[in-house]
Amino acid sequence: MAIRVGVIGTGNIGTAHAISLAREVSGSTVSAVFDVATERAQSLADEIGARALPSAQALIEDDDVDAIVIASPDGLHAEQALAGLSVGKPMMLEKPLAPTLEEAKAVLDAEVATGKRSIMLGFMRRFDPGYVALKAALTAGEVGDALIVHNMHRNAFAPYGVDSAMNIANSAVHEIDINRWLLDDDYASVQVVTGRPGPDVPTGQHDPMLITFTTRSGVLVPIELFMTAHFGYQVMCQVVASEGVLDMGDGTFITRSTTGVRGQDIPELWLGRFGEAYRAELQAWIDSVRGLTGPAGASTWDGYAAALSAQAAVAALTSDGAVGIELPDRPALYA
Ligand code: ISE
Repeated sequence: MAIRVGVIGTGNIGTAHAISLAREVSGSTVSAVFDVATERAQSLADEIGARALPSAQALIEDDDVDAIVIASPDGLHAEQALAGLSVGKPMMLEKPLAPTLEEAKAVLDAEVATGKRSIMLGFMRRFDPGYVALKAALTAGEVGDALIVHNMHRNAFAPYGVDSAMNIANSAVHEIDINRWLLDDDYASVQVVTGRPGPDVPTGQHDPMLITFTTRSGVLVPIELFMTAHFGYQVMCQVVASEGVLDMGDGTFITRSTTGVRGQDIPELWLGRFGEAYRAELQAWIDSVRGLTGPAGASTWDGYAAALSAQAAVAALTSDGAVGIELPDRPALYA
């Protein structure tokens, strides 16, 4: 029996997830969608043969919804995840877990209290072929021990505005998660350096910025976060290690040569760069919901660790030196 998924939020990513679950992913259908933009929700529902429901709560409680994708604005993630936990349905919750640490902790505590993992966090980079190859090479010891991981994260435009704290919590949170995962390590401290702002940056905000985490084992993780890069979307990662270098470049695009020119297309948005990662992430989620595998992808604990580290980076924006990061003990549920 296919898993009947309900999708909350039919913006960019919610729509992409709904279409992928309805058409690409095996073992799933989409039975319901909800968005406050009712016409948009209805037209997506018509396109994929789902019902548009009147509220997020109605969708969460609906008998024809076995599992839930939460792709609503960040500020609604925690309350909707708590509602999903209270009815015991599996969820794929878009990142970040929550914009504040208090809300993130509330979701973590509520899931721990149920005694079972119901939430997969939407850190899709863990399924991107480039990052997967980096992790495999690191784990196999191909270049020795990681010393520095250089990260570049450039957006053509800031989708939710240039607000430095929010951009750390919503965008740099991807690097925060992927480097924990790549290195199998947590962060001990973070420093932020800001410089000359780009032309669209409101007074008092910073873009680009350099955020440098140091892991517990001493690996340096510099992140360039640039939300108004104009030319397009670009994510790059290079690991400098004791015996060599691993370079992901900016993805898995082909280089095209034609008369007088050689080049690559640049995606405008993350959906172009991470399409395969999103598809693989949803397939892994559905496989785990069907019981074919154990829990997949990032957990609520990973979401909490990322939120706590992001909060330290936000504090580092206004502090002169490094800000320390201390995680509480990891609950046994996530061992
Ligand atoms: C956006 O919300 C995403 O999640 C994208 O993956 C990220 O690259 C972008 O910076 C965010 O704004």
